Amino acid sequence: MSSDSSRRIQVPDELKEVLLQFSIAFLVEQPPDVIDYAVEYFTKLQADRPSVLNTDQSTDDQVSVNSQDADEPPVMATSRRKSVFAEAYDPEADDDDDGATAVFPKTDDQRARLVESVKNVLLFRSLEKEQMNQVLDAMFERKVQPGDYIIRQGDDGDNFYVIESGIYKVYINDKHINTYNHTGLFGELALLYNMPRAATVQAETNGLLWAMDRQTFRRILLKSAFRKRKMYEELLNSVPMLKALQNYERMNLADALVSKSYDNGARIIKQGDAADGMYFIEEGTVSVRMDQEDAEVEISQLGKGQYFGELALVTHRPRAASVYATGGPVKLAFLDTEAFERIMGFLTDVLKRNIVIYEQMFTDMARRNTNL
Ligand code: 1OR
Ligand code: 1OR
Repeated sequence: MSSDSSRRIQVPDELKEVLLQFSIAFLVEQPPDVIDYAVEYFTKLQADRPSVLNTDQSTDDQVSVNSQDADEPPVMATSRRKSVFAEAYDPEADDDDDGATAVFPKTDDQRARLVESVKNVLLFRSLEKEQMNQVLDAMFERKVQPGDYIIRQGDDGDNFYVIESGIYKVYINDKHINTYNHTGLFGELALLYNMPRAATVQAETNGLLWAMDRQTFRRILLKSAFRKRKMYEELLNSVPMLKALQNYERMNLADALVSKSYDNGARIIKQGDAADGMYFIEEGTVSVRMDQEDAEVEISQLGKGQYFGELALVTHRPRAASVYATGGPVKLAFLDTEAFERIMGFLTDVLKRNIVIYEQMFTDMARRNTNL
């Protein structure tokens, strides 16, 4: 081989691009094994290729934060069913790392209002203080009037919005699907997944929004928000009760969860205490025990994918039982009362069915005890 021929070896652009995408995904995900991850990554990439027949079905059972349930409207089911890997970490994300974050100076009053507005933004929960300050600096105020279209379905994503005030209606294919009342956020999906806008958002009243541009959103929020949604996706998909939630609501639920770990034997909930939230079991098992005369009696064991601590939230009563970590350390995802009410409020009826079961068991147990 001459030195001439070696000079002619060129790295094709496609190869460069694929490797870059893979490297970004790898660095963000930080998986334990590069080979296993590469197999998973490239298998997904291949399945998502537009030229592959029947892509709709082939991506169905893959890990995809925004894959849709069959009962959701067609627009979401078709145009948005894409691999998270392919969409969220394109080389464009790399471009977004250029330059400094925009700073919009604010009066004390503006900053105070902004801080108040972002207090309950679940997407910001995993941010560190420094990142949170960057977010506050980068947000700018936008006043809206009744009838204003803030977002139109199908457009490219420009900004992401946090609501300070106003009522906003959300439409998919002209069908009204959601309303925001003076609180919440919208416009994050297109920026998070690099997809066209999933819905139209129109102001019903005068209102005030805080906006953040796409680059800043991707630079500061993409990694943390995306990683969190992905981390909890499998867990939330495995909880039967949550099947009643729409995919979009499950994503919001993922934003709200906080991981907590308990050593073997540690008490997680104490019977009689006031409730501050509920728990989903990510790893390990717990023992549910009730005070009976002088002793504590185990009444149930729960494992991965199951939940507890919901009863007090639904009944607004003290904790009905104590719960302990058993058989090694336990990893839990905690959902605080406020987020529970916001996201799971309408599931209360489903949860209430449990109360009937608990009461039935309690009666059975009491009867057994008196027969002894
Ligand atoms: P976006 O950037 O795609 C439209 O622009 C925004 O509407 C979207 O981000 C969300 O922030 C917001 N499904 C999809 N997007 C929704 C939904 C929603 N609700 C609000 N947005 N669903 C309603 C869930 C109660 C699911 C409908 C199938
Ligand atoms: P919580 O918020 O009252 C204790 O805190 C949690 O233990 C409770 O929510 C349930 O999630 C969970 N009866 C009452 N609470 C139970 C029970 C239970 N099992 C789990 N928890 N029974 C056992 C049913 C298998 C009835 C016992 C007689």
